[in-house]
Amino acid sequence: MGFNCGIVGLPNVGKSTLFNALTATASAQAANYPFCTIEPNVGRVAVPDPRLDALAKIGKSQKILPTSLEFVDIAGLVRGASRGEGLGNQFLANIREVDAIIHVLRCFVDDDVTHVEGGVDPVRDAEIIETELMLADLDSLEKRIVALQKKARGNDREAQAQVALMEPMIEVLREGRPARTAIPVGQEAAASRLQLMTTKPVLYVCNVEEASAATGNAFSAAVQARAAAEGAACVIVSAAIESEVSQLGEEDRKEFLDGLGLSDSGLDRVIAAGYGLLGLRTYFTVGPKETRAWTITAGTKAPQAAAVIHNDFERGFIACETVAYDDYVKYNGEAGAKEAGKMRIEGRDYVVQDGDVLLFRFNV
Ligand SMILES: Nc1nc2c(ncn2[C@@H]2O[C@H](COP(=O)(O)OP(=O)(O)OP(=O)(O)O)[C@@H](O)[C@H]2O)c(=O)[nH]1
Ligand SMILES: [Mg+2]
Repeated sequence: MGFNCGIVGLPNVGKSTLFNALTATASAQAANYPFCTIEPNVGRVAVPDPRLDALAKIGKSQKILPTSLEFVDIAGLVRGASRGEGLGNQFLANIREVDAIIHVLRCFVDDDVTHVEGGVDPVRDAEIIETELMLADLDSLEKRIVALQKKARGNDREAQAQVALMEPMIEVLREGRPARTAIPVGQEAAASRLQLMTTKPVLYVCNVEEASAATGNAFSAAVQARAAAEGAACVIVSAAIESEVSQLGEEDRKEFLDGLGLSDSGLDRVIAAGYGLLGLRTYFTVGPKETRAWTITAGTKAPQAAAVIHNDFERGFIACETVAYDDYVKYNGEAGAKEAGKMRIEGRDYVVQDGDVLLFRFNV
């Protein structure tokens, strides 16, 4: 599936360092965590999920196959990008194509690394980027709405709906707020078809110096406060540490992180947060050959969830045997769960839940 997160920010904030660490970890752990380069700046990264190990152990599976997420490393935007500064139009086009935005903010001081705005101030940097995205969205809506308003006056229903969606967005953008603050409940899909940037979900990543990796610093605290006010997620990483971690094997990795007082790798947190940002859910299939994770969007029903494995599974869908993850573990697998009455037969209207262990019955 084509879900991806674009890594966005000012130049020299550590976007590529983070991207390279994400993809290097994946290639270093190639057995468990497949990675493939799609283009130099696009990487598919496995989504770490500790539930896979537990399931594979119970199911005595030979292989574990995690699900994956795509990351896109986008070149730095500068002030004035919406007017074409610094190849702005091209980079903005790259951002339009992604499903969610990972906004990297420089929270480390290093005089050897040039800061395009002169000094470290991540909240100001966030505002610069967001302003450029808002200006570009405003421009795009203002260009499109003129023709639509004309059609709407001629009683074109479709045009009227579009205008009703776009007008409040134009209003908030003019006031300096992102278009996502003007999406009516239930109109999310229609809003996303407008291909705006400020309707996309955002995750802030504070790139701090090594010593602050565990606790963050004053800069990242300011970003966290801003993120909390917006209801946005925020993750603290040290891209420099992550790029070191990414070179290590599983064992050394734990030791290295422990030594720094870190419970888990920042990359894992970025991947997990990106997955959540996209509203993705995971279900599992478990067998002697493999235990495998599959990605669906929240609210997906059983037949469409089956289609992620194979279209025939959807076409010939009959039912799915369903065990919740916790029950699967508690009763030590399918047979135990069945005995305990925890195996459900679900039909085509069942909304698959995160963590469901599924076996599809189908007939084609
Ligand atoms: N001290 C320190 N330097 C870092 C850190 N992260 C990145 N850098 C350095 O900052 C410079 C720029 O890093 P990149 O990852 O290339 O930055 P970028 O955001 O991709 O930059 P553009 O692609 O030009 O927009 C490099 O010299 C990195 O080594 C960090 O956590 N600490
Ligand atoms: Mg870069």
